[in-house]
Amino acid sequence: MTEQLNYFKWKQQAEAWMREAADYIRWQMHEQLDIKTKEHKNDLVTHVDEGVENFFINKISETYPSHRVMGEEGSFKKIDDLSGVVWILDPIDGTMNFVHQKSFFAISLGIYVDGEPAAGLVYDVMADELYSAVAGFGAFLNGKRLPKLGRVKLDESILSINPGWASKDETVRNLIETVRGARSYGVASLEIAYVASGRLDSYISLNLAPWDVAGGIILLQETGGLATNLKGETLTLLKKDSLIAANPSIHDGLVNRAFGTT
Ligand code: 2AM
Ligand code: CA
Ligand code: CA
Ligand code: CA
Repeated sequence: MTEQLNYFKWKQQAEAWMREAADYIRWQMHEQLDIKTKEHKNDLVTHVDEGVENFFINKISETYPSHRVMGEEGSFKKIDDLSGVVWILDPIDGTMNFVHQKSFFAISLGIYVDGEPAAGLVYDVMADELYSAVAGFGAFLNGKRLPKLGRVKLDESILSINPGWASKDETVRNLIETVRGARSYGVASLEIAYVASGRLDSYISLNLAPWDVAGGIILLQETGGLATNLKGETLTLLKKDSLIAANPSIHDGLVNRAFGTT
C-alpha cells in the first residue's frame, strides 16, 4: 500500500507539471517555431518538444533524484533496462499536428517500477482533456472515472490507422472494409487513450517507440483493453514495435484476422 501511495503522489505531481508544460506549449505555439527534421522528412521536432522534455527532466531529477527518465528527445540512449523507477516521456506526441494543425497533440507519460505500470497520463493540450490512471485504481478523464469497456463487434467497430500504411497494404485495406469506420488522428498516445475511453475501438500502428505507448497502455489496462504488438506479443518498452491497442472483445480477432498466420 505504501507503494501505491507513492504512485498517487507521482501521478499528482506529474499532472501539475503537465499543466505547467501545457501553458508553455500554448504560449510558444504562436511564436516562430524552430522546426527540424529527424530521421525521415515527416519526423519533426521543434524547440518546444525539447523545451518540454528539459522541463520534465529538471523537475524529475530535482524532486526524485533516484528516478530515471526515458524521453524521446535525447535521453533515450541512457536507458536500456527498466529497473527502479523510470518515467517514459513523450514531450509532444503528434508534433506534425502541433506544427500544422495547432491541435490534436498530447504530452504522454508512463511511470514504471521495475518494468511494472505505476501511473499513466496523456494530456490533450488544446482540448484540455487529461487522461490519467494509477495502476489498479481505474482510469479517469478530467477526474471522472472511465467505465470498463463493453463488448463490440468487429463490423460495428471504429478503427484508427495511418492512411499512408493502409494505402500500401492489402490486408489493411480489407480490414478497413470490415470495420464500420476508419479514422486517423496522428497522435498515438491519444489514440490509445481514445480506445481506453471507448471513443475508438482499436488503434493499429506499425512502428512506435516506448514513449508513444507507455502512458496510454496503462490507461487501457485500467478499462480492460488490450495492447500487444501485431504478433500478439507483450510490449517490452525498450525498443520500437508495432501496436494493436483494442477493446478486449476484438483484440485477438484483429491480431488473427489481419496479421496472424491462422
Ligand atoms: P511524434 O509526433 O512524437 O513523433 C503519428 O502517426 C504518430 O506516430 C505520432 O504519435 C508520432 O509521434 C508517432 N511516430 C512514431 N515514430 C514516428 C516517425 N518515425 N515519424 C513520425 N511519427 C512517428
Ligand atoms: Ca517524434
Ligand atoms: Ca510520439
Ligand atoms: Ca514526440
